[in-house]
Amino acid sequence: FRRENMVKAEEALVSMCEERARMIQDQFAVSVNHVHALGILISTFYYQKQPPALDQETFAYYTAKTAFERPLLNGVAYAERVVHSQRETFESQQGWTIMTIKREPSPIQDEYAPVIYSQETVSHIGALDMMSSEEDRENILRARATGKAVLTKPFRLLKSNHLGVVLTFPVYYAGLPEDATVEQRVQTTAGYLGGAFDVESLVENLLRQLAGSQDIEVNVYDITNTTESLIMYGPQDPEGYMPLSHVSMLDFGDPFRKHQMHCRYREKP
Ligand code: WA2
Repeated sequence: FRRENMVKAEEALVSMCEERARMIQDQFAVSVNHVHALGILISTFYYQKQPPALDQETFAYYTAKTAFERPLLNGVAYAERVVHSQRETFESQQGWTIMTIKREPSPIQDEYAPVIYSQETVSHIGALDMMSSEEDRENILRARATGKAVLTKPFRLLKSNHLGVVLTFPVYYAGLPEDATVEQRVQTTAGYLGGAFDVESLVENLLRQLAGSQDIEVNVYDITNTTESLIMYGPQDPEGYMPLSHVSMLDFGDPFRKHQMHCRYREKP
């Protein structure tokens, strides 16, 4: 009977883990899809309309009204690509100075990515040069070179200090050919649209609502670097019942990054 119970317990663990992995992956995917659409909205109404039909007030209104479409993102923002020769003109038009993430006026750089539009929930990144954040900068460079949505490794987000990852989509000026070279992509980049997945609080909320959440312990890892897996969610030093565990695959849509979910019982089943 003992052995039979263990088989049942293992089956239950596998199904709870797979359910959780599928749920997080799906909520991730719908959030990413909606940010994609928001990128097209910016390109259409800001860059392809003369005069532009988008401003901070309109962006804040639209993103607040559609926030439910991006359940795992704490907010979205748009950073414009500004090369140094345009900095003065840009700053005088905006009426503010480009700041670093440490909230100091930005020193001279080849180029900047100051946030010009932000959802109210992330208004603290307004006017900040996202290229002054190491993880954001890597995302920006990879997004514009590939033309695809990209994710950072897990890191502590600004302000909340919660563990999360940042999603970045490139926005291009009209006329970028389908088979553009990396150089053409960079030249035609208008800016970067993205947001932060607050994994620590939003994934926590999602998992807490599921049956069995008292009984199982869940970790999500970024396993991109096979010799150094990075914790993205869950306890730093898992303490659950180690003899039984299950690993579910996760696909967050950035082929450069690999993720896994590990599940186990908190106590011997
Ligand atoms: N958004 C919110 N919190 C953050 C953060 C971020 N980046 N980086 C660190 N904490 C405007 O890729 C462009 C958003 C970056 C997009």
